[in-house]
Amino acid sequence: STTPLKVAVTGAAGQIGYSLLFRLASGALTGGRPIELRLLEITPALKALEGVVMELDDCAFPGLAGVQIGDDAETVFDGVNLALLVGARPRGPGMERSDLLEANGAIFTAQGKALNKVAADDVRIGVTGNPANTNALIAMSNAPDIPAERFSALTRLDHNRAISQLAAKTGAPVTDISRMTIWGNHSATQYPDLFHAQVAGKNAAEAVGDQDWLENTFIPTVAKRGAAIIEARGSSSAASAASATIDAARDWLYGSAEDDWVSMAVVSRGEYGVPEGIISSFPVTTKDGDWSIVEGLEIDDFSRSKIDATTAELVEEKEAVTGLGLI
Ligand code: NAX
Repeated sequence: STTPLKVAVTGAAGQIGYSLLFRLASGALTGGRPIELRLLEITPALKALEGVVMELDDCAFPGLAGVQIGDDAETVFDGVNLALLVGARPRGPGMERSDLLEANGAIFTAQGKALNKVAADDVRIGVTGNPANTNALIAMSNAPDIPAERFSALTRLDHNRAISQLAAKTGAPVTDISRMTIWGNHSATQYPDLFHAQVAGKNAAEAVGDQDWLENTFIPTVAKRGAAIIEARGSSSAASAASATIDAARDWLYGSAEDDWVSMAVVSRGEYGVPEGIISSFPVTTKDGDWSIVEGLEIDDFSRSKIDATTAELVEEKEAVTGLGLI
């Protein structure tokens, strides 16, 4: 198609935005199809965002059909086909968990309502801003006219981290790793699953053959990678988060690879005993803008307890935001 895909990015003047916008504009998501960017920021960040737009101009990207910026969600989201909700309120000093949920609740209720009102009929919404699963739940609950299946939270960065760790351990190239799954919450309780993953077509847990590494090195390394990046870099993962945001959106819109699946946090209808109505990460295949959960995987006791622990955390977050009247 030569009609530009209209893509909204929130928090566009932030760290992730600084990497994401240039990759979007260069065609990493849409290939040859032109893209129009709609960038939302809070008022005090608009001047910095103008600077980023100057740099976008200076790249002279042939596929960038237009850029619009603003601080009003209804204006910025008007007619968008894809909304990447990256901007969120980070936890500040002395902030309680409920303060954090409340601050983000205010952002994601408003943005959910705005999308409900003005987005294109085919809109897809990907939430990167943390707490991503619960922010997606809040936006979804405030957009009653948009099908619930159009909302997803990002666990693709965790998925990609898990692929990279498994490749390093086995000496296989990342292209040999398939069927990786992140279950649950994008938090330290997430469960990266090697029992269904494959290395060159062979079961990954068997290929590794080291339950101690799987339990005590692999899982915590993937789950705590965000903290390790902060420790090393002095700020949180940004380029890798932008890259994963694009991977997730690209597969959602254009389809996942044959004989493979990806991890996406999507609304549960009770699959794998995950409580209905929470937004939890699952193995999914995607095609033509729709996802479907891979069903029928055998879940052993070890995986069961890990999935139960991470989904219990999501249920707790849901109860907290319900208590705050956000959903
Ligand atoms: P930054 O603090 O650099 O940027 C966030 C931007 O959002 C700021 O420019 C801020 O002005 C803007 N913003 C705040 N409220 C807004 C609103 N109501 N409307 C529009 N813009 C608003 O954070 P950055 O490093 O870019 O990270 C963004 C979010 O991604 C954070 O919540 C972060 O925790 C989360 N992450 C999620 C990851 C994931 O895998 N799901 C991984 C990376 C990252 O930690």
